[in-house]
Amino acid sequence: MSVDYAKEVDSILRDLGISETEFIAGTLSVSTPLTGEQIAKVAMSNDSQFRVATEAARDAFDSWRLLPAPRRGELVRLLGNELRAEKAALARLLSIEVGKIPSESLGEIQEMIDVCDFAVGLSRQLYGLAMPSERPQHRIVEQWHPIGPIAVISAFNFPAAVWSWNAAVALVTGNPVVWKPSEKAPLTALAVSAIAKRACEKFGQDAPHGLLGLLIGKADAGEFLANSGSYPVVSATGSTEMGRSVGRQVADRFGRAILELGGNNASIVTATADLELALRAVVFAAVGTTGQRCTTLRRLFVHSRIYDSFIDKLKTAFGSVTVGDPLQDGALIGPLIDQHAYHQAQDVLTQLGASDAIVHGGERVQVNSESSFYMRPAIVEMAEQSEQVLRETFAPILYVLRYDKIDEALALNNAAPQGLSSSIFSTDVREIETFLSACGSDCGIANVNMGTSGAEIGGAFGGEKQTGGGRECGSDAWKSYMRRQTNSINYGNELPLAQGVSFEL
Ligand code: UN1
Repeated sequence: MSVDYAKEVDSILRDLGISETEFIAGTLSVSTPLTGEQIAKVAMSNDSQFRVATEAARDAFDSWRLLPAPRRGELVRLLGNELRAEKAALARLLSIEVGKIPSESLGEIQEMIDVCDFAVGLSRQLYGLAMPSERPQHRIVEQWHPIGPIAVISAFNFPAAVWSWNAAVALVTGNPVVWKPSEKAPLTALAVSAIAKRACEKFGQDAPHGLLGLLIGKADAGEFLANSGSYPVVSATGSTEMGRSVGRQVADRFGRAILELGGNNASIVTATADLELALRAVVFAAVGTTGQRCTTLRRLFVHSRIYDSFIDKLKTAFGSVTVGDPLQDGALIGPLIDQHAYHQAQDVLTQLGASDAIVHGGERVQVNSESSFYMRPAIVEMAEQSEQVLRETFAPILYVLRYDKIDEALALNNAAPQGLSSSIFSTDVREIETFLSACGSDCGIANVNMGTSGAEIGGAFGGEKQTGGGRECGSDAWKSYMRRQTNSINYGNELPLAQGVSFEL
């Protein structure tokens, strides 16, 4: 049975009130990875629209920053409500546009709702510190002020949630947002923007025009945002190459870049691990979202004592997990985003097949049409971490290596140039605490008895080294969206100088 995804997309977008000029006759062709067929032609923004959106965001900043933060939180509360109301439609669109299984698409929208709830609370908690002054009748406090329009560059794999991590926090901290979504996922961005517009309308006149902008474009739109001095903060999610270029451009004008780049995440399965639990966690982390999360598990270090039995079970699980069109047959592994992603994965597997690595799986699976790209997840047994292992390949390929001593496993974990997520499976408190200690995992995320992916929004999300060092979402990540001001206040009649300096006129 063939499903008309183009028709379905058309009706979802119309129901959200999006004008057909935005998605019918534009120049950006969008196809669904489920079948490879074209589902929309989206209108691209031109240079003058980049400038208009930027000026509108700057104007919006003038009034938005003056609105009390808890009142700004009210807009984010309305946004969360609109997302709740459209959760099913948005998730369906997201599945069609990027190929996610329904449960993961619903999870992504839930992640947006969660971060809205978080940000509403945050709007009453933008705390600054009060510091004791060394001078009599003086006090020192710190205030956090809105910083200006925030540029958000997002990737195809989390086409909705990553915007919300930034937007919900940016809005309550007093900043407009201009968004450049991936050119592979502009429809989800149109839908999210339409939903956000509804929230703004319900909020009323206090939500200025230009508060939430959208630029549909390719690298030119990203470069415009990176280079424009109107954006004090640029939050970019994507490949390390993209981040290197955006980071340089933003640094050149002394802007602040929040970079969320490549991950090449590892898990360690120790000899004391609960192996049933580890197996389930490893499979979800490695093959969930078809291996296309930045937190996907790509490297697995298994203790020699349990290696053979664990890898046998893993091979069975990888071999039996269902690959197919998740909207038609309930498969757990959907398509890769496009042909390019498929060829990249196959090139790596071909090269490894010619070496002494042992490759299990990875074959193409024919689903729907010649122009959709599905593959069986692959396990690659490696004797050492070769160049390919240390490079992130955005596909369901899991490299496995054996180890004997925990220090060896930690060194393998930390040998990757990226430093996003990591985890250990163990019931030995010493091993666990060593993994979490200063000489343990060097990643921004280090989990225990769970996989590397699927973080909750409450923690700060991001990683070190080539992952870019940015932090988004929970904890105190909001501070990156504000400017800090230190105020020293003298309420006495004297003018004592700090550090005992005397300067008598
Ligand atoms: C990403 O892949 O860019 O932790 C983000 C996770 C999700 C976010 C992934 N909450 O896997």
